[in-house]
Amino acid sequence: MTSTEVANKLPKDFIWGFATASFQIEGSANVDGRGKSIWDDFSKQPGKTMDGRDGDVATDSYRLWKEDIALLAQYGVKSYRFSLSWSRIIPLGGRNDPVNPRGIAFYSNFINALLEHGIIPFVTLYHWDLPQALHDKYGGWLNKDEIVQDYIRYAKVCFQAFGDRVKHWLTMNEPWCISILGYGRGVFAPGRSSDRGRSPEGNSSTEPWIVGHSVILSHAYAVKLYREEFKAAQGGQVGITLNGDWAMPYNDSPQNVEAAQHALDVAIGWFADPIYLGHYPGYMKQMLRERLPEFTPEELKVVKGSSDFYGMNTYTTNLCRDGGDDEFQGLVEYTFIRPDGTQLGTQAHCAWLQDYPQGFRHLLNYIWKRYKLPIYVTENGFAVKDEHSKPIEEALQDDDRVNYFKGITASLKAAVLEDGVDVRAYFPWSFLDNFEWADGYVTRFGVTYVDYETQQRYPKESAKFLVKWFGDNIDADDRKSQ
Ligand code: PNW
Repeated sequence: MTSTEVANKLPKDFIWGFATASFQIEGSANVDGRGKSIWDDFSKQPGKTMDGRDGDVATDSYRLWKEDIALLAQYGVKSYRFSLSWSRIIPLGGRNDPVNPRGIAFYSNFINALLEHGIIPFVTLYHWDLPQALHDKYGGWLNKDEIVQDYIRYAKVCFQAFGDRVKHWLTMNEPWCISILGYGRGVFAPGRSSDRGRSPEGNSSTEPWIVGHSVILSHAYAVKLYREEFKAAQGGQVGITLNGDWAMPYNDSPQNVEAAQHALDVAIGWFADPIYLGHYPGYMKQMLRERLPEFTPEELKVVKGSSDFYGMNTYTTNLCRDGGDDEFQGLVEYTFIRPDGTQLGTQAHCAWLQDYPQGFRHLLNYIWKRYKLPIYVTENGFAVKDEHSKPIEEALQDDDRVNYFKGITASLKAAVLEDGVDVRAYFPWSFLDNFEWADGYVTRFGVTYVDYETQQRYPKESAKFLVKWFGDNIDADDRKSQ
């Protein structure tokens, strides 16, 4: 490119596609030797999901996988992000437990079919569906010594079975959600918390931080294994994906400016600082003192630098005010109401999400400056308010989701082309409406409508928008390399 020419497209090798997770789409819970995950029984307990429904069928994608791939191909995605079900591959989960050949065969065939359609598999090893047997045996993520070994063995089985074809690995999806929602607020499996109205067991002041520590170490030792035993032959990349939303001070008071940083320290820095910078954030140590576990020097060597890229899941922006007693938000209060009483953006179906695309650009810049690694946006999306109660034809006209993606794609382009942020991939969440965890099937994040009576899939306007946008905005010929 000559100096007078200004790039106006994303680079040719920019990856885009849609994302899903095993428990949210597969169903077929008792098929082909699958063991239970912690979400199987949890989602069946009264009151745990909004509509009382579980993941037994979901979008039936274990059976309908060929149709799913045909639709992805029809959309023309470059890549598909999906997760593997640990308990399909190792039904009891543990390092000495048998591997299930039918679980391996399913994912192997799936990966082959993606590749035949020219779709790059982007694979998450762990998207929240811990084998139930490991939770029962030793408390799952609460038991660092056991879980790290069992997780590494699971990762090894996957690298061995699929690594000849899979070149993009994510170890974990959203450690903050695993720790806080599962062991702090108790709203996600395994549903532990100090709130005895909700959870028979748990300690919200200690367990989330212990779980987070185990997740970081399991990730880091799996990456060490990949780098030492697989990378030379397989040549893939491996990293972790973290959730985290932009934090904007409520106003310019110094306390609220500081509060916004505290919010980022706990939402993102808790995991990103050890993994990319080699230490927990100072603010977390100050807030938690002896409740924050420590890494041994040997562990820290493994943790620091253990992700080849920055995997980013992000949905919204929070206005941050100093105060409150919620440690999970860094003792910061979140709101979507500006000081002048107006809303930050369009409200989604879930309370925690409003549309504010400027925040996405700020977050990309913040992450790039602080962690200095290429960014893969592995989730981003919107659930239209009351979409579940609309007739299909109306639901397909998902204007609020289209507007969300219009704003986000403009921010993405500005961050890459104007700010110079190195973003390499973007995966809208989600390919399909699916089992939205504690929300059951009420909250719909799909760019494809799923009629749960018939399992028919219908592209929404947002899918059409994204397909066209990425078609128009990725460079066809790589002029940069000339
Ligand atoms: C992510 N929050 O979860 C997950 O990775 C997906 O599996 C999920 O379907 C998607 O986002 C939509 O919710 C989140 O409370 C769950 O801020 C909750 C929050 C954020 C992300």
